[in-house]
Formats: sequence, structure tokens, C-alpha cells
Amino acid sequence: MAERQTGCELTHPGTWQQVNPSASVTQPNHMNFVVLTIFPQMFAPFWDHGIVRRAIENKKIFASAVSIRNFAGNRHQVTDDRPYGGGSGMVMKPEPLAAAIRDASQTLSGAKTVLLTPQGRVFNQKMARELAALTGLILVCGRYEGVDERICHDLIDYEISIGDYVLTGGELAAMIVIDAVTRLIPGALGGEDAAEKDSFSDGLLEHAHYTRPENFEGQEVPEVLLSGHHQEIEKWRLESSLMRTLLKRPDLLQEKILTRRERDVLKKWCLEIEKILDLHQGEKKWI
Ligand code: 21W
Repeated sequence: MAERQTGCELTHPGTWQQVNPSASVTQPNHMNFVVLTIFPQMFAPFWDHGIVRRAIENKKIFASAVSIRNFAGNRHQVTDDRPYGGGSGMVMKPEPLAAAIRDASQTLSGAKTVLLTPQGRVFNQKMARELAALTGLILVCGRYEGVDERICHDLIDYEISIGDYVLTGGELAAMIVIDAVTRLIPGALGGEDAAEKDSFSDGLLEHAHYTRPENFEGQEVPEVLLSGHHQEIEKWRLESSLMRTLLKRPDLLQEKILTRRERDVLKKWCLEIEKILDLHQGEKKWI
């Protein structure tokens, strides 16, 4: 998936406050993530695999999950309570959360705070890019029915949802945000950084991919990819990319500003389809 790099997605009236403008122009080469959660153990395997692990090892990102329970002063470390006004379910108490956020903010000066909530702005690649320009992110994961509303007003910079479906808490959402942001940190992907990001920034789905063998269960690799003809390969990939976007995600094409070449390819297909329809019209090959 891909999107154009325009505007400022995170700057949004209401629950979204202005991002520090200087933060989005500088290109820091690291990022600090602190996750506040009642299930910090959920993050251990996440820190320990793939590109996130390598980014931590190479000091491109620093990441930790902190238990909100550490900040529950009460003896039994209770972090939730019954809702005022009655009803089922529990609400996360404000004091432990506030203490946890303040503690993390002190450690990470200049960090922004994100609350993962079904009521947040729906996360996308543009938001990932804006977050990747920051130096610190404190991600607050809710559980139960949600967090006490008064947390949001002073202590939360952004509210983010990852889509219109119901999760049991914010932890998986936080991992998704961290995953998407991490791969945008310069150096986190290793050598092919620039190319990787380019292919994700032109507003189209990626072209089809093939590797050995040439024939897999009777299905051949497109011949042009074996030809070594770079210009032809590049043309095929553009057409593959456009065709997949048109068939699978036409909504992306509606959003996109087309290049001259992309427009020419689409126009060529239009003409092909019109030719077929004209032929059918003439011969009445339809019922
Ligand atoms: C789910 C909390 C539903 C509160 C009516 C009565 C974080 C999330 C979450 C959760 C409710 C994200 C209800 C996409 C998500 C998250 C837990 C509302 C249910 N409705 N992005 N009771 N989807 N979810 N209460 O669920 O914390 S980001």
C-alpha cells in the first residue's frame, strides 16, 4: 500500500494537537518508543524478531514496555474501577496512567503521547511518516471499556485507531504503529532503504513478485522478467502495479495524482476495452 506525501495528517482539530513543526522537518536517525500497558510481557516477542529486533540492535530505535501497575500506588496495584453512572465493564483509573505518562515524558523529553483507542484517527502511511519524524513516542494502551476521559485532555497528543473492528485492547494496535514507524527510520531496513520507501510512496500497490523456480506447478514466471531487458521490466512492473491497484484497490487510484506514464497506461487499457465493446456492439455478441 502506498500514499502520497502531502499535507499533515497528524495536525487535526479536536483531539489532535499541533505537531511541533521543527520535529517534522528534521530527520533524526533514531526513535524512542515507550509503551504503557498492563501487559508489558506481550511486547517481548515483538521486540525480539525481524526488522524491529535489528533496529534495536543497531540502535536505530530504543523500545520498552512499562507496566502501568508500577504506578498504581494502592497495595493491590489496581488500575481499573467501576464506571461512574453505572453499567457493565471497567474503566482504567486516571491516576496510575497519569503518573506513568508523566514519568515516561520526563525520561523522553520532547516525546509525543499517543493513545490507542477505537475513537482515534484511523492510522495510515502518512501518519506513520509524520510519527517517524519525531524522536520519542509514548504509546498508551487501553484495556477494558477504555480510559478515564480526563486523561485525554492534558496528557495525550494524538488518538489513533488502526481500523474499524473491535480489539480487546490497545497493545496490538501499538505494535502495528511501532512496526510501521520503525521501517521508516533511516537505516532501520538496512541497505535498500530508499528503494523500499519509494515503492511505498507512489500511491499504488506493488507489482507482482516472482522468484525461482521458473515453473511452479505449471505456472510460468512472466517471460519479460527473465529477459534482462531493464526498460521492458520496468514498464511491465508499472503496468502490473497499475492493474493490481485498479482491480484490488480502485479507491487508491481515485486519491492518486497520476504521472503522465501512468495516465497513458490507463488510457491504453480504456481504448482496448472500448474496442472490445464496440466489436460486441457491431456483432451483437451479447444477450
Ligand atoms: C474496544 C475498548 C471497544 C473499548 C458498546 C459497549 C485501540 C482499538 C483499540 C476496546 C471499546 C484500536 C462497547 C481499532 C480497537 C482498543 C479495545 C468500546 C465496547 N461498545 N483500533 N461496549 N480497534 N480496543 N467498548 O478496538 O483499545 S486502537
